[in-house]
Amino acid sequence: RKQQGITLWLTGLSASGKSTVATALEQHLLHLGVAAYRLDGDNVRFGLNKDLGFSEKDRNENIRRISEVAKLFADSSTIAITSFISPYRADRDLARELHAQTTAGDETPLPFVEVYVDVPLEVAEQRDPKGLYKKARAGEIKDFTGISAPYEEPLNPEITIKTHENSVEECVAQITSWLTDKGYI
Ligand code: GGZ
Repeated sequence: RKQQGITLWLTGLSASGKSTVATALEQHLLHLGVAAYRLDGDNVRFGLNKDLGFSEKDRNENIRRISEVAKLFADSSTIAITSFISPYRADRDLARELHAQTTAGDETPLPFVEVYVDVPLEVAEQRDPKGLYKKARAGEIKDFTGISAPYEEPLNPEITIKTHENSVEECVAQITSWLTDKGYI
């Protein structure tokens, strides 16, 4: 049976664990023989989206372009794993809508799965691996998500993972179990 392409859309605060879980999940899927590709700041914000910053308008455009690229990967029967803060509900809803829109000659919409990486701001700020929260508190970084820019929590995510309560392996297992239950892998 041909692999069904889907987009797994991780959303959460800076230092919530998105990249760590996305990387482990990608590895796990590849080991299972499932084509998976991770889109994150390192391969998108320094390339395709290097003209964009962190204003609301730039984040809107960042997420719109990433949505379209994820959709292309999903259309190629790959599991696209995106790992961006994507703080605005409207942007994530647009990403979902784009996946629902069928392309000419293609009957089936591409599944879009929102994965909320839910950790309290206190936990993310305590981790602060790059010292960005500290800088944001000091006013050295403006429009920082959770401090001086909003994060709008998902209202109906398909999956919620908590990296402060579960190990990376447990979070990966939670996502893969969900995918298995739905028949996606
Ligand atoms: C939030 C920022 C900011 C501001 C730089 N606000 O933890 P990181 O460092 O490695 O990941 C964060 C990343 C966020 O980029 P995204 O493309 O995921 O954001 S969005 O989806 O909102 O477009 C953080 C770093 O960039 N960073 N400035 N002001 N995060």
